[in-house]
Amino acid sequence: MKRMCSTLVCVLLGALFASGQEVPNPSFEVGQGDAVAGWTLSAPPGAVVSDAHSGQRAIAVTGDGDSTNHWLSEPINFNPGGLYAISYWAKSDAAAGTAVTGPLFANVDIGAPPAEWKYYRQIAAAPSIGSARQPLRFGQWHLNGTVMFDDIAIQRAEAVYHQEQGVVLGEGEKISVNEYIFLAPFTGHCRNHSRPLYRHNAGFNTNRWVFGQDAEVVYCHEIAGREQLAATLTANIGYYVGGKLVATVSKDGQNWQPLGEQADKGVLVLELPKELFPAQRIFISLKAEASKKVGAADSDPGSFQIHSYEYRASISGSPTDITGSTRYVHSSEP
Ligand SMILES: [Ca+2]
Repeated sequence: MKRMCSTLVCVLLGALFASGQEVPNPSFEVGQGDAVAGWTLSAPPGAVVSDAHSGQRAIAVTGDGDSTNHWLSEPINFNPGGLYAISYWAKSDAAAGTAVTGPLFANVDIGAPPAEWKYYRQIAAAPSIGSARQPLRFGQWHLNGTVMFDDIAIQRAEAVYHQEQGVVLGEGEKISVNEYIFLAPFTGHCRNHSRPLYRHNAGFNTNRWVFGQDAEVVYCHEIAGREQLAATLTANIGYYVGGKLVATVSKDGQNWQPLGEQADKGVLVLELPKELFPAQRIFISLKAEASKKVGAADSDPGSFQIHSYEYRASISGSPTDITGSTRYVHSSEP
């Protein structure tokens, strides 16, 4: 039986990893001179360099400390809502500014990579509303030097959450006595992903949601075996140029009622209506009513950005103290 289970796990993992998305020309070996099959340079200066991590070729871009440019891949068919580990090698001779990396829907500014090749890997949840067909972008923003990239890979990932006392909690979640707290783990290894993330099409940049026209993020708050008795959400708009954040709430993900809105920079605190409780599940939608399009274009900062999202609920059951965590399973490291 044990052998059968092991075989089954291997088959499942094999299917999972075999479904990884193909990066076009991932080591940049195909192409002549500074031309790279499957990739285009947004603006000079950029080049193919022979100082590669593997093979004979790597891509490079150079900044003067005040500019931005990048290599953009052909669009990749990410699975809507799919969870991915994106890995690559990078090096640079820069001391300031940042390399920009990853798919357009989840950019990560990694700062200036070191002088020797360094391996990076980051998690990204693909948009689950609308199209998830998007390119990869590797380049620089305000870098004062040259950054090089090689051996880019995309693998499907699975999230594994902390389990204790019959409760499953991911990164950013905890139960303290009779309070459940979720602080979306934007600044850690999870990036835009979290256990409560239900659906989204808003962009993500390093540590914040980027909202433009029709962008939405929906969280579903559910704690196994516990009823929620009251709840408050807090969202911090850390960047604002236009549009309006509209928050709505639902118990079934179908019927929504208004919760509050904000059209300015600052912290929005909303106490949920008492008639919603007790509740097993609470859905929160954060949606942009905005005049400015966002997402598909290069470093479009959008209409506003959400720098933090927190949900607190008083819950039924025995007082306890559990801190959640998330790790990601994917195919092996290089
Ligand atoms: Ca190469």
